[in-house]
Amino acid sequence: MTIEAPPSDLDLSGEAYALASEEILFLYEMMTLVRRLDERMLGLQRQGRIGFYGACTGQEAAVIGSAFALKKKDWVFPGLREGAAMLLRGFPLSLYLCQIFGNEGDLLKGRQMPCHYSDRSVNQVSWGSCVGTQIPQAAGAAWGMKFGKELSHESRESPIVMCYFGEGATSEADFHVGANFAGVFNLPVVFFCQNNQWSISVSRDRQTASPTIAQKALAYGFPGVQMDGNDIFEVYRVTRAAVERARRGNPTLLEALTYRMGAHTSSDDPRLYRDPQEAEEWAKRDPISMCRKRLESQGIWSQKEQDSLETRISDQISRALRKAEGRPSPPGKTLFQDVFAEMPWHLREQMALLEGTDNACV
Ligand SMILES: Cc1ncc(C[n+]2csc(CCOP(=O)(O)OP(=O)(O)O)c2C)c(N)n1
Repeated sequence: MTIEAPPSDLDLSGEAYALASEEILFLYEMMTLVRRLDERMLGLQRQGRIGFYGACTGQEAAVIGSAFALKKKDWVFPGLREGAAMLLRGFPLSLYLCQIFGNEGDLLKGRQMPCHYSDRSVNQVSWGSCVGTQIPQAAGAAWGMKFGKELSHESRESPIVMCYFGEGATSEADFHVGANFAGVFNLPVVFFCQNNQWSISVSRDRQTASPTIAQKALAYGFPGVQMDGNDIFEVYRVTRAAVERARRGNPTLLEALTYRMGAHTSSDDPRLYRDPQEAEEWAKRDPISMCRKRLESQGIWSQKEQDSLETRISDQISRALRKAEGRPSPPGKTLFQDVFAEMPWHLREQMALLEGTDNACV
């Protein structure tokens, strides 16, 4: 018996989600900002000014195009490479950089590794660093949203959850747990896999015997779609369809075919395990160049606009860096805070010792 995909209400018809010219320009500018930011941050890391960095170079269309399909009230459960979704959704660049420095301006108080951004103002939680853990967390949050809607008896459109991960994460038990749960309980979640072909040094072919990541959805009873993750128009169109389906209370798995053009992180050197020719081939499909070509063909972009954009972005990053870098570390006592509603005596004692007083013992 041949197993067929379940019938789905996923509407992938092209025209439904066409982008206006101003929106395309905005998305192009965001992708360029992300690329330049990555370049600057990797430079800072090499100069010893930040400890670690994970770039999304080559994957900008997948991140920016998909995040643009969300509404402000929706929640994002990212992996390592989707921090820029926060910038797209209005998070200030200088605070974003404070997170990378882990200084007193960092809303997370320096408790996370660089690039593990999060803030309530943009409904984005932090990646936990353990590959795939965000998947059951996202399913759980989506379950909560479904409950909330049912309990409130309101017809108001409820938020949905966007969960990002790499293709490597689909080999983790957490992927299967989260996908199974979402399928059984019909949860308002979009599982967005950035298939960037490499999980550090493990190639996609050694990762799974499944011909596509998208088809893994079939086992859990919901649709899976593979798309060109370097084509921002396609990413937006397909993601919008999946987001609309999530709003109707149903999950979808998306697989964005893309490529990690740089190293896994600042701690990695891909020359040790992959053929440079492969990267050269993918560079021909650089998502930013592809979008630029489209803008040029529409007559709304030229070298003049590009030059002015580059200056604007360079100034924007420099301004934000001046604001963020050099701020002191978070106060030592923050080590003890935000865990207990009432701090136990032994932590009060240690906090006082750290602050140079001993009156916490009384
Ligand atoms: C449970 C677990 N195993 C291993 C690691 C080490 N590690 C960090 S990122 C990574 C690769 C992840 O690959 P993928 O999910 O494809 O995402 P990508 O980094 O390519 O975006 C690994 C193995 C980890 N952080 N957590």
